[in-house]
Amino acid sequence: MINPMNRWAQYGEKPDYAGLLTFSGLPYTEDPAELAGVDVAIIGAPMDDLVSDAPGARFAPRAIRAASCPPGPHLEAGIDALGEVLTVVDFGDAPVIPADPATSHAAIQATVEQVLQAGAIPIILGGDHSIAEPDIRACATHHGPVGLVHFDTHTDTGRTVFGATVSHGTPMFRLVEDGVVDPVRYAQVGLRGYWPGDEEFGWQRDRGITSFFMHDVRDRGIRAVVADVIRALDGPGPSAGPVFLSVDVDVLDPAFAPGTGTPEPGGMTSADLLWAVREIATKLPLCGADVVEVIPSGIGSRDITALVAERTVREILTGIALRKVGRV
Ligand SMILES: [Mn+2]
Repeated sequence: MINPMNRWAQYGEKPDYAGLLTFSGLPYTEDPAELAGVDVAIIGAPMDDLVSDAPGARFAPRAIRAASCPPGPHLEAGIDALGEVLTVVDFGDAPVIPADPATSHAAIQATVEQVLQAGAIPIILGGDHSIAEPDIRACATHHGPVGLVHFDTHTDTGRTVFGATVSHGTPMFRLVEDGVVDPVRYAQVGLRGYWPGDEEFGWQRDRGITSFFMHDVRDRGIRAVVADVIRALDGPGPSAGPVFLSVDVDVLDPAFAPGTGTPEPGGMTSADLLWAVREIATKLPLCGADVVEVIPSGIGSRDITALVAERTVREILTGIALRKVGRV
């Protein structure tokens, strides 16, 4: 285990721009044996081979780590998740390789499984949204079929995209069809724009998937929508239990997250998303989470898309911490 803080120990804090690049300056390990007693492990999944439009999400894990700030008390929630309540480590990147998405997916799934086998919760930094497939398959291998809360402009339930069955537009179709995600305990939030069409929405309705569109968020407010999501996931479904949280940063309005492959105007605000993921991580038993589709172009906290992705992870960690201390 390498603690990037060690060289700055006499100051009690490390400049964000110096030292080994880890999430929040947290200790770094690639050894599964060192995950004993760890609550949450951060994993990078730097691949973008399966996008339908702009590439670049392979650069996101480094950018999100670079946009990170040290642990500290969450001023609104009144808890220091990273510094006091949880033991969190940066488990490094899954050993992905360029131009072979099947091998990269297998590497991501194996790395996520190492975290789950140690009893820790994996939080994966994408990558394009195709990585949700190995992320969630690993969780289901460990827990059985899982519930899913999915923030996105798009449903990602295509049977194919440009004829391809494995794409960043198809993971949720494949996960439901394979029995990995329980469709009755699957809720989508933030849908808008012009894809998919009647066939995909018909398939979703037939399986009992719950969809909240941007007009639901706009008209009813994020608090009412999230309350409904929690009710849908918390019910006595066939697989009541662990929930995976998947956040596609394109759910945000491009004003808040311009660095993404398929931006769609009219999206959520950062304030709504950050509150929503914290609430979900507090109220539902998360088995894992990912934040995907960030295409960075700046450096450190000047890359506003990487910055909001980093804070999204941090809100999830804050929710997990609130749940751990029983402040639900
Ligand atoms: Mn997506």
